[in-house]
Amino acid sequence: MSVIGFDIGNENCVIAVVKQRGIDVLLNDESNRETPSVVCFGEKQRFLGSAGASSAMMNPRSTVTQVKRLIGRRFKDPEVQTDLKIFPFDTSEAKDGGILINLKYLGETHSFAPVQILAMLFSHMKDVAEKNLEMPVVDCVIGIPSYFTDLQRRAYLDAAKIAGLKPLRLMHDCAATALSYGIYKTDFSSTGPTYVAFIDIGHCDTQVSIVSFEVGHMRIVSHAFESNLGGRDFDEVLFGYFVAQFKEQYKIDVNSNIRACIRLRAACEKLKKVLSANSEAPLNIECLMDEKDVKGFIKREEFERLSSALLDRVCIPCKKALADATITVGKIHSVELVGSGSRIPAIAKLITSLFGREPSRTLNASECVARGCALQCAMLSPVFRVREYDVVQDSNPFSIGFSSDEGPIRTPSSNGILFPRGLSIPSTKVLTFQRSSQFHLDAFYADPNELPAGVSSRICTFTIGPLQGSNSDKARVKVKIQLNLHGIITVEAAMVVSGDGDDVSMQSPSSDASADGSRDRGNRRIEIPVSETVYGGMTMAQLSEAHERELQLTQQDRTVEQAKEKKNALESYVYEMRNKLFNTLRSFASDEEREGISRSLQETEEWLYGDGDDETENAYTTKMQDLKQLVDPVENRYKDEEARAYATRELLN
Ligand code: ATP
Ligand code: K
Ligand code: MG
Repeated sequence: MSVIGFDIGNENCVIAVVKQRGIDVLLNDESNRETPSVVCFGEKQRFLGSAGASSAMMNPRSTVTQVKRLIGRRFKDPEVQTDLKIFPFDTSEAKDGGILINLKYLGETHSFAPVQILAMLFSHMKDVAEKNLEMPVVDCVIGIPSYFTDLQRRAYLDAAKIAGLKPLRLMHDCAATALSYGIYKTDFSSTGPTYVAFIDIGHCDTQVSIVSFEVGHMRIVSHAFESNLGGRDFDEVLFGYFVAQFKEQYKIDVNSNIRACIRLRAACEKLKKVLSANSEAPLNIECLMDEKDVKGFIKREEFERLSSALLDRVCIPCKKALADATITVGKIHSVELVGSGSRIPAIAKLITSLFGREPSRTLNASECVARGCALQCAMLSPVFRVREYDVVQDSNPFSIGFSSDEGPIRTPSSNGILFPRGLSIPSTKVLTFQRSSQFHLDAFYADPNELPAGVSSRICTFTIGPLQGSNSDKARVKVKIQLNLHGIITVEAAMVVSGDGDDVSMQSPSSDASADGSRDRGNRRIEIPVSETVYGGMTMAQLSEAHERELQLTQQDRTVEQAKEKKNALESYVYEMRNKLFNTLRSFASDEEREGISRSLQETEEWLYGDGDDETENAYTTKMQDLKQLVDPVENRYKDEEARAYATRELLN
């Protein structure tokens, strides 16, 4: 059984695996450690990962990137609308208010939910891992941004399940990063916590966390985020700059041409990377549009000036994380920069002035999330023993409250909030009610100020009951609610408790994290049914349908791939035999045979470049068999002769 960590980013995916001797990052088919997060629909098959990235320009409107941005979100969300404007693929509103991605595939328009596209990426990464490890990959831990809502988390789990994975935990990127930092550090002080700030700038977002490390224990003290600030925003700055410049200089409107937009965006991203190592950089694109070649140039200073508003925004989550942690910068032992978006030199400068010290790059910026996830997977797996850490204490990003049919649920200690922000994950609370019939519990985000813009505060509704086994008018019902390891709200169990055992106030239900039944000794407990309604997301039926669909798509890709392989094999055979026929095999074939074979080889070649250019696997196999029937007798004579010669040589020696 393998233990795997996945980081499925907006731009890149990374897989890490824990082996007996350490953590490895797995290579994809192109021998790269990072795989582009791209799903491209070609005419007959999908291209995933690196293959997707290289096919993107051929199928600009059928190539999906940054699907993580769309997962578990509503079509009408203004932020989603902003993103959709720069994506070249077509989208529409799904029946449930979610997003549908509409693509041309096999000559028809197909619609997919973002969760299905994400599942395709998972499935591809699972494939890469399985090829590498030569064993099935199922158990895994997956990194997610800490600001993901309940719905986004459920969508991530659904995508993983559709791909045939079993996530043991959805882990916040910052917790994974902190774990991969802490595991190798042995010099933490034994007298008190060591505080480290982690700043992760990815393609689309920025996440900051303050983590306290003690020997064998780490705790996320605070985390803050800016969900709309990452490397791509810097690309957009360059993009806007050159669009304006080219309009003037070449009289072209890049924004009016999808292909030109994609090419200029890609060129701007490259330019940005060049500017990280050089003080100026050129931009050249041949035939960008209207048959015009364009040339541009920018200095790093100019780029930094144009990006100053973005740079200012990087400070906001940093200050927020510090404030929430209630510690001063002086207490911070080290500031760690991760995420490849942080490679812009101006960012390091900014962090230096903000924290009063230069940031370090102790961790591998692009791999630390996947590595931390793999470690966590090892800790959760019964097969591995990771002794260094017994506790990885993560923290709840958004305060969660509950209400019932009778109104908001208030507990004495928490002003209507059952799972406060900053509470450790996982956590359990037990609520006690006095009810005579089935009732509902609504979970909601209690503080809109904590949420990213556009997120609905509703989480889900639980239906508790019917209440069996209660004879009295009003029964005592205990409901055990969990903020689980994934950061998702679930009801673990609900039961009717009868008897004269210890009682809890009926009017204001108590919240009690440690109730484990021992207080109910002498009471009779009967478990009652619980069902949940999630606002958005997939039903079980939809999930299994999506799984079926994914299997079909995979089968279709495989069929096409296999046909291609057989075609290549046939092509090589034709060339090889033509060569041999006039060399090694020459004296073993009669003139007649040679002519016949030669003719067949010629015909097959012509067929390959004509009608046989795009045929089924079976068609290529049949052709191959036909050729072999002619060639094999000749080849066998040659082999027999070789064997005889060898035996003779052996004898003489
Ligand atoms: P997210 O965390 O948003 O899901 P991700 O994890 O895929 O995305 P990363 O791989 O951490 O993102 O970072 C990708 C970003 O880093 C891209 O915007 C890319 O252009 C940028 N980047 C990569 N190398 C450099 C560099 N040398 N200089 C500047 N930016 C870079
Ligand atoms: K990544
Ligand atoms: Mg990332």
